[in-house]
Parts: sequence; C-alpha cells; structure tokens
Amino acid sequence: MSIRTFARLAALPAATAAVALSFAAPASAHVTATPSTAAAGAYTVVTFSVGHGCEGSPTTRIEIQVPESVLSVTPSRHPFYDVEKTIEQLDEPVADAHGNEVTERTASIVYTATTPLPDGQRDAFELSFQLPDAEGETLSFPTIQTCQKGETGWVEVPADGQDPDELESPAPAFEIVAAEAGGHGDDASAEPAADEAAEAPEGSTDETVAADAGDASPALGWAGLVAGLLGLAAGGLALARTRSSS
Ligand SMILES: [Cu+2]
Repeated sequence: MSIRTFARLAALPAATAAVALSFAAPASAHVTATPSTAAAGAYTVVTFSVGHGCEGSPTTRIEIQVPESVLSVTPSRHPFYDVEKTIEQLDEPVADAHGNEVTERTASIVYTATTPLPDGQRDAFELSFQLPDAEGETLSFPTIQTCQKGETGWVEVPADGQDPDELESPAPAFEIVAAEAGGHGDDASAEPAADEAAEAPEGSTDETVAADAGDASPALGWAGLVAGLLGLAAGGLALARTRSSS
C-alpha cells in the first residue's frame, strides 16, 4: 500500500514534466506552412506539413483555405491524393499584377487521400502563388484535417499581441517580409509586362544593385577590358597617323 503510494508520488513529477514538454514544442507536430520565400510580391512555394493524424486516426482529407489577399494558387500534384481547387467569385473585380481584370479567386485547395496517411507519418503539400505586395501582413491558411475518426480544425488565429504558441490548434501562417532587391529583378526578366514600365524608378534601382552584386562583376570586367583594348587600339591608330603625317 505504502509502496504503491510512493510509486504514484514518484510518477507525478515525471508526468508533469512530460506535459510541460509537449506544451513547449507543439509547433513541430502541428500543420505548419513553410514558404520558399516570404518576400513581398515574390513567387513562392509554400509547403504545408501534416505531422500526425486526429488523435491516432489516419488522415483522409486536407482542406487548405487561401487568404483573401491571394488571388490564384497552383497546387503541386500529389501521388496519394486527388487535388481539387475551389473557386469563388469576387464581389468586385480587381486588377492583377499585369493589369488584367480578375473576377474570381482560389478559395481553397482540397486534397482527398486515395491512401489514408497513417498517424505517425508526416506528409507535405505544396502550393505555388505570388505573394501580395504587403510587407508585415501575416498570411493565415486555416486548414481542416479530416481523419477516418474525427477532425481537427487548424483554424485559430492569434489575437493582436498573442503568442501563436499559446493556441491549441493554430492555423498555419507566416509573415510577409520586405521585398528582395534581386528577387524583383528576377521577376522583371521573367515577365517583361507592361507594369514594369510604370515601375521604372524601382527597376533602375534594382539594376544598380545587380551591378554591384558578385555575379554581375565578371561581365563588367570583360566590358572594361574590351573598352581598354579599344582605347589602346585608338591610341595606337592616332600614334600611327601622327607618325605618317610627320
Ligand atoms: Cu500537433
């Protein structure tokens, strides 16, 4: 009797420690969103990882809701899921990055498993899209995880100033950061659209930055060498002319 009581008392701190540990590192087990880049205006691929089922039950369906400031999303295909896009009409048409009128947007992406994802194995889902030009904005993707038994809504969004780690089932989210100097230049070369002309001052700044960057300097080096050789040739020519005239 007294031994059993002692065993219970001894087990208590261990149990408390285990609980504390599970609260300390919840993020790894939740549904998380990891962008390839979070730079404002950049094209990104966001990887959503699902770390476990619903209290032990295998996952059969994942629905990712797209935040309103993102218009169009392209999901990567997935061998174990049927992938479906849900489209919704916009209340008012908006102009996209190329000045085209857009009347609808991707509201959500739904992955339906052809083979359920066992609990204890992770899976990853990729969405490709252009980030809004909104440095400092947090993009939240409320996600519904449906399992053979039960469902988890990863839909909680932290209130102002609240630590997202305090939430029991936070929506996968990330914050948009400042635009990259080189990133915009890359986009410009890939898509020489009409809107680039309107952004001429910004574009010229990017070129200045690119000229200072390491990969541009070999070309500048060659240009300098060619210019130097031309100057030398011109000088030689002038010298020859001077000599022949004298
Ligand atoms: Cu979790």
